[in-house]
Amino acid sequence: MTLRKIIIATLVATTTLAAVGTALAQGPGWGQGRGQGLGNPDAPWQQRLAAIDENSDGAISAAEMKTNAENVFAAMDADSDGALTKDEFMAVRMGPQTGQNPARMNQMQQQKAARFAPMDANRDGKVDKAEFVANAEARFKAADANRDGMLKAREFRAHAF
Ligand SMILES: [Ca+2]
Ligand SMILES: [Ca+2]
Ligand SMILES: [Ca+2]
Repeated sequence: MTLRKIIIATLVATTTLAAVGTALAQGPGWGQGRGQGLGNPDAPWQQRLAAIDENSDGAISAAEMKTNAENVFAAMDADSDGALTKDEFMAVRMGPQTGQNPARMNQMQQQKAARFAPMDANRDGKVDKAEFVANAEARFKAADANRDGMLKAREFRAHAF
């Protein structure tokens, strides 16, 4: 093959993969619509996966999840006192921030607010690092459908990390 043909072949392959991703995105249970397909590396969940996937093997290990939880905790703990208040927790927005309508944003913030209390295992009104990491580990276990200790892209996405 000439270089030009190789480039075209690569483009075709990439486009086909993107089309498969879009088809999957439209299947039952995926339903996020345009721009969220498996073939779209810019989908918010794929960006989150890539951010957590330190060794870039396309899956999240328990260790990677823990490291990420610690980093997220540090980023949220605005006054660095080792515990998150609800205000600190709510101040950092997660998930897609663009193209959301206000009602949807509101709903997401409410869902987030509802996650705070369950994380506060000792009910002192704050979520400390151990509580935060324990929660991340519990979510990891719940999402690891085939219990191989790794979250593949599909498992990761299904649980909307
Ligand atoms: Ca990995
Ligand atoms: Ca704090
Ligand atoms: Ca607590």
